[in-house]
Amino acid sequence: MKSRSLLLALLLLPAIGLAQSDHADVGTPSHAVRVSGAVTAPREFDLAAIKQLAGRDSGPVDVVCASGATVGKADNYRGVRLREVIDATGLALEGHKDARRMVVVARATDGYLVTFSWNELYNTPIGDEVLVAWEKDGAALTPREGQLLLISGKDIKTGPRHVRQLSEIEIVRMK
Ligand SMILES: Nc1nc2c(c(=O)[nH]1)N[C@H]1C(S)=C(S)[C@@H](COP(=O)(O)O)O[C@H]1N2
Ligand SMILES: [Mo]
Repeated sequence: MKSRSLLLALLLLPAIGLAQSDHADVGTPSHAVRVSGAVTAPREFDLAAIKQLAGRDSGPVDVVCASGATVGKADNYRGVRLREVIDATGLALEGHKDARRMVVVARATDGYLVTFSWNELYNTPIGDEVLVAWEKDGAALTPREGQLLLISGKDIKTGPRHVRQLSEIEIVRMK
């Protein structure tokens, strides 16, 4: 009996492996976002820490892929502005004009990556609607979305800068 179940387990191993690689392509669910680069000190915000910042609702946002396909309809995200997460960490600024050369890189656990500029986040209406979100329509995000996602609600196509499984914000000072 014992050896039969061992044999069964061995036979099932390839199927278990396949199921895992299916999941791998959505990345490991993010549980925290780390802010690094041109900051006074790198800081990691887990769900509880991010919820300490001023929460707001996005209002209805459609998620539209670059292809034009609508993949999310009128969803309301709850989160905090990305610039408030950056401010809570502290930008390392070398003088009055330094912020203007900063690029803000947002990464997910699967390697998906998008960029913003400091000016876009702090000096345009787009920045007002860039949220690090933990809730959609009053419910926690799904494992596929991760515990935290990024959404840029004022983009023409909102799909590209809808970053599931957000895990890293890197501030890059361009030379
Ligand atoms: N982490 C991560 N986020 C991602 C992607 C991805 O591959 N990885 N795909 C993007 C694309 S192409 C679109 S259109 C939107 C919405 O796609 P979804 O239906 O896969 O969530 O999510 C974006 N966010
Ligand atoms: Mo897309």
